[in-house]
Amino acid sequence: MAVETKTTCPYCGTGCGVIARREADGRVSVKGDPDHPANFGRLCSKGSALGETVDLDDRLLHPEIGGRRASWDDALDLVADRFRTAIAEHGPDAVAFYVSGQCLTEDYYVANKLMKGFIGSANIDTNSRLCMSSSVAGHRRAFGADTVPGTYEDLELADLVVLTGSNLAWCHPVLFQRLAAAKAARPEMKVVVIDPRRTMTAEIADLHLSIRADGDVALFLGLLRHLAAHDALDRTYIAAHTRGFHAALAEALALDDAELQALTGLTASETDAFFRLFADTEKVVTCYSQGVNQSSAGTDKVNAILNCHLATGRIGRPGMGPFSLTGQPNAMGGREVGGLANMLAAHMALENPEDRDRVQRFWKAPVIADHAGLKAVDLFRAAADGKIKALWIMATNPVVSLPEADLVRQALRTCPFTVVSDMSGSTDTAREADVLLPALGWGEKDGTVTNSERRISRQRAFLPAPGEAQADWWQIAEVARRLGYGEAFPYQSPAEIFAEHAALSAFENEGARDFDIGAWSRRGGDDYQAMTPFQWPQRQDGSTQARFFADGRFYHADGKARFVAVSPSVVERRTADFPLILNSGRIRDHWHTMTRTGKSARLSSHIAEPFCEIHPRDAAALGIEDAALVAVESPLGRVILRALVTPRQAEGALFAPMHWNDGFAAEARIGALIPGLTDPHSGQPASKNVAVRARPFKASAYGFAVLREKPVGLDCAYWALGKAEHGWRLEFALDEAPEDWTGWCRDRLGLDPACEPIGYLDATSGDVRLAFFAGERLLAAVYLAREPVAVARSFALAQLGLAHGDMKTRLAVIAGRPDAGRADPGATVCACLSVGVNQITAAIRAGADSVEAIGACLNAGTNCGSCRSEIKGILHACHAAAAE
Ligand SMILES: Nc1nc2c(c(=O)[nH]1)N[C@H]1C(S)=C(S)[C@@H](COP(=O)(O)OP(=O)(O)OC[C@H]3O[C@@H](n4cnc5c(=O)[nH]c(N)nc54)[C@H](O)[C@@H]3O)O[C@H]1N2
Ligand SMILES: Nc1nc2c(c(=O)[nH]1)N[C@H]1C(S)=C(S)[C@@H](COP(=O)(O)OP(=O)(O)OC[C@H]3O[C@@H](n4cnc5c(=O)[nH]c(N)nc54)[C@H](O)[C@@H]3O)O[C@H]1N2
Ligand code: SF4
Ligand SMILES: [Mo]
Repeated sequence: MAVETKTTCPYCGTGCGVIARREADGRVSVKGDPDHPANFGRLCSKGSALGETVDLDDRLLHPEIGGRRASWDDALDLVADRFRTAIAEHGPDAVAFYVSGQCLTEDYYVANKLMKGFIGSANIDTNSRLCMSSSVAGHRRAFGADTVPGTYEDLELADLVVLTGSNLAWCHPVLFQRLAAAKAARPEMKVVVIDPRRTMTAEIADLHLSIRADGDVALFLGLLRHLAAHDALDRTYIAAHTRGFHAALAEALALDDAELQALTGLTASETDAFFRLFADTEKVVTCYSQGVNQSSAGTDKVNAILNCHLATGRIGRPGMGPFSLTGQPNAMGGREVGGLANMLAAHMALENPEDRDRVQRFWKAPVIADHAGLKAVDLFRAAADGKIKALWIMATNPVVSLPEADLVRQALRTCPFTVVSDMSGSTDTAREADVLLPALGWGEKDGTVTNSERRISRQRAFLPAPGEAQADWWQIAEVARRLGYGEAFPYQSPAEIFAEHAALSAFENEGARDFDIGAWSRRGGDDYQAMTPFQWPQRQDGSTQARFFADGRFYHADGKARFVAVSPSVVERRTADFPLILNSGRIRDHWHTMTRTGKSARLSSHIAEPFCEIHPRDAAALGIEDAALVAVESPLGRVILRALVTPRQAEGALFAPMHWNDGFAAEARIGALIPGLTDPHSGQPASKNVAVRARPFKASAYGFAVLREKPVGLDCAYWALGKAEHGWRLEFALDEAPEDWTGWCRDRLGLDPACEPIGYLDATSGDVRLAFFAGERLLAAVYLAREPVAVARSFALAQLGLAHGDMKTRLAVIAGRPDAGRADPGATVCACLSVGVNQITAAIRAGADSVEAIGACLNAGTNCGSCRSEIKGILHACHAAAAE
């Protein structure tokens, strides 16, 4: 019998409710939960494809020590033993945990408690350092606490939504859909997008400002100056509830027009248009994400934004406020438990002796960390220097995602003892571990997550635990027990941990701390099981609060907010040798290092290769052609990517996705190029503004292959592998074309030597086409040329799913295009309903003249809607082409 379970999507911080349905035969399908207040039933392409990612391919199913299967007891004994010895010999700061915003709150709470209260070090940091820490630091400077004042509804109620450093359409697609729907219903609502690139998000913008990298502080200082000059300040609010306004304004007044334009790269008419909109609209929400946080001035950017909202008193009221968009499903939960190396727990401060005493008493802890631990970049540098003797990494893949990624790999090799808890044993990080611990993943584990609007939701298990995998909290509690702290880690279930976490949030609080979920401290397992999504605070007396700060009450000791006097300098990173800026980020259908989305053929079909966006003028100057390969180098390393020449990219800058890694491509770990430069306040790395150079990467042969089996140990100058519906797709390039192509295919692509291909080799043109069959089944088709191969990818991929009984269809495989009468759908645009670009252009030619009309005839864009901006782009392109 099929069973339906209400749970929460494990991807972005939107935190959508999901109904997972498990059929009697084990198949899993998902749909949006209509009752969840984050998404009201909507899901994006990634959420809709969750059912395709829960298989056990590539799963780590048993503990391993030194690459060999081990029992849990042996593995946990060893972990406890090595941590105990390292602490005894070198002190508590010689060990560290590196955890993740993808841990559930319960996992996170237990890890933080063990490190800060029992081991007695604050050397627990998290990948949220790379993600949210500038927002945390900015909030704490301004508000005295890490508070997100508003709710998602504010984006719908606002008359102006400013999105800066956020590609909402691809990174928070359901929230974007809510915004787009609100704007469609109230066309007078305005959207401003501030991003060096013209992203898909900019498609709904009334104004797109292609800002110079890191120009945000200057832009928001310019805004503050404009607000002051045009009498748009709320002087009553400033006087009653804030401090430091004059110093902040002085910085703004010191900035003249010429500097403003130089620092932002924007014209006076562009900045004025934005300033006027902001000044004239009361209901403004300013959303920001990694284009703001991931910067050497990230914290200052955050405060420059907060300053403008405080100065206008537009905070915490319906449709008004600054809004930090969180990335990971539990970025917020991690902040609540204090998982960063400079935080304590339950929004209490590590630097505050009273808070330390309070937490220590609550935990009945033998010690309490009394100084901040190492932040992520410094943590791995310390490991590379041999100062960290035992390191436990959980739910994150730093060999891909941290800056100085090659140094990080080296650090893991230098560190005498590294433990990795993951669902996969083959990530770039897991491959460096001494001990691998198999973790339960989404659908198998139970706990809570908090989304960007402070809403706590349950993730619920609906699948059996695979192999011997165990929850992260269990792993930590077992090690704590072995270290002699069993009494403080007696947990049998996540419900018990959540109740303790809730009790700590209310402990001696009396309204002094924003984070308070005391109502949950006395509830038992049944209530936890039945929990419906709720926003914090939810205090013991039952009181709650949808928004913060409209009343002007902040969390600094004097109850007032602080303006921060930020200065606008933009550091020019480019040099004569490295004359381009590399910006990096996300694509619509992949999640981080692809350990989960890489399993879905649908999600892998939207963008199938690591790419590099480059402006047409830069491309022309460098001799880089569209779809050719390009080598991008920084002083630290090199990657090879597919060039995507587009005017959406700003001149002088490149953009590359952060997702590809050694499991999916030859050389595409962007982190390997990024220096470990961090924001001085938050320690967050500056991943979006890196000096690089680019040049064409010439190979002597280029290939495309469709393969039934995944090839292992690929060894070519360039390759990129992607999951396809009936196998795998492979793009590759070789420095030297082999004499014997058939032999090369057999050896390198792992094909049966007995299998004779059909096809042709043209020595003059260099074209080679080979198809290997086993009976009627196509095992592999390989297309090669001296230039990037022109073959219809979607057609070739579809051949893996067809029977090839007769010569005609076999020859069509070799030709790489359909025989007359059958159309090639083209590259996937709508991943949910598998609609390709050729189908969309055909519909446009047949008269479909709007996104809605295309949806009506092809269904494209009618499920999650994340591709609607792209469909709009295709419409524009077709109309522009028709007009020429
Ligand atoms: N599809 C998908 N969605 C995701 C994720 C994913 O992996 N895939 N990850 C999730 C996570 S953890 C996070 S943190 C979020 C991130 O969500 P976003 O922050 O929206 O995503 P990014 O692509 O990292 O960067 C956003 C934009 O910042 C711009 N930018 C770069 N430099 C500057 C600058 O100096 N100023 C301004 N104003 N903009 C700049 C970039 O061009 C980019 O378009 O996404 C979450 N959602
Ligand atoms: N160049 C560049 N680098 C970046 C960024 C960027 O924009 N540009 N963005 C940064 C940001 S914002 C972020 S958030 C990071 C993300 O970077 P990472 O956190 O390194 O990326 P993920 O691929 O999400 O890694 C999660 C790992 O946890 C495993 N996992 C999943 N669920 C569980 C679980 O329940 N338990 C355990 N133990 N393991 C689990 C997955 O298999 C995977 O290996 O990347 C950062 N790096
Ligand atoms: S927007 Fe998409 S990825 Fe984000 S939580 Fe919702 S369904 Fe998941
Ligand atoms: Mo993130």
